[in-house]
Amino acid sequence: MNKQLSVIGVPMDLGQMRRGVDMGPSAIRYAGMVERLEQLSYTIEDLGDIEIPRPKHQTDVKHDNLRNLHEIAEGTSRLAEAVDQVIENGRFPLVLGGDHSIAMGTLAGVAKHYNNLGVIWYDAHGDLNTADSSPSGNIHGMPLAASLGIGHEKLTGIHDYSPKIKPENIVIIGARSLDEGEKVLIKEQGIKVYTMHEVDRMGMTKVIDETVDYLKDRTDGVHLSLDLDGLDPNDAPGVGTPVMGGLSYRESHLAMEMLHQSQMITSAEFVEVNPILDEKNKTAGVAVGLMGSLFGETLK
Ligand code: B3U
Ligand code: MN
Ligand code: MN
Repeated sequence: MNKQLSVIGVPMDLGQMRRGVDMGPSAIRYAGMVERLEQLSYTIEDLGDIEIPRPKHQTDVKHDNLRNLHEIAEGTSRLAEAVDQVIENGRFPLVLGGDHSIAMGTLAGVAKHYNNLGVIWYDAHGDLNTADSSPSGNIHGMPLAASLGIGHEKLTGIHDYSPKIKPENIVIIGARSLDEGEKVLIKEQGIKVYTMHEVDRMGMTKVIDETVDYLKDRTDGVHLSLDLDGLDPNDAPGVGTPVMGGLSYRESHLAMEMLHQSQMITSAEFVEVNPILDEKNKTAGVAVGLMGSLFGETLK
């Protein structure tokens, strides 16, 4: 793994309705991220936080069903530029959310550097909505669709190109709350999904083995986009849209350890940590622990 890490915080809370997720980057840093990764002999450069515009007025959700569209497009464009520059400098981008809408910016900055970027989307949700299919108008439910070039052009066109990724290079893990439109898109586009049903039947070992096998030959880099709500709310309570029956702390560590062994991951983001909804910074601590495993911590 690239031993030079660049950390970028993204205090974004405009992609959903619950305030507080903008404090995610601080909570993750406070939970000891830098020290944890330095112990694994990484060199860490913390680039601080991307400036996110404040909304001037409440967007008319009923009109376009895209809450805070312009501010999110602006903030994620800034993120895309920062991520692009990190890779340009030969370093590994580690992005801290913020709500999951930031993935549009991360992927925009990363995917430029690859012909076939793979994406592992670790999440309770598919994040494959568009303004037409979204039940909420919340853009954090849309970043994977937008990165595929599906949706409003302000979102698909971030960093001035589209699409960022191909459907056959995506693996979703942990899904248990998919909207009807998302299910249709998954079938139409042939996106590989391990729902909780498959995780329970197969076990996480087989899920990750298959994921690695699947992505190995078809991709030239793999981005991990880890939404903390992929985990069970008992293990990660500090998230805006918890869904019962999620991936456990143990399964998640196993997944990260196996991804480390695969040596496949070339960029990563950890999103949706909301310290206001958390229990004594537990979820931020879990995020930092998972980073430890992803970057090579072992038990012996
Ligand atoms: N699919 C729903 C709910 C949701 C998506 N992402 C999160 N929640 N975190 C939506 O609003 O698009
Ligand atoms: Mn998500
Ligand atoms: Mn989610």
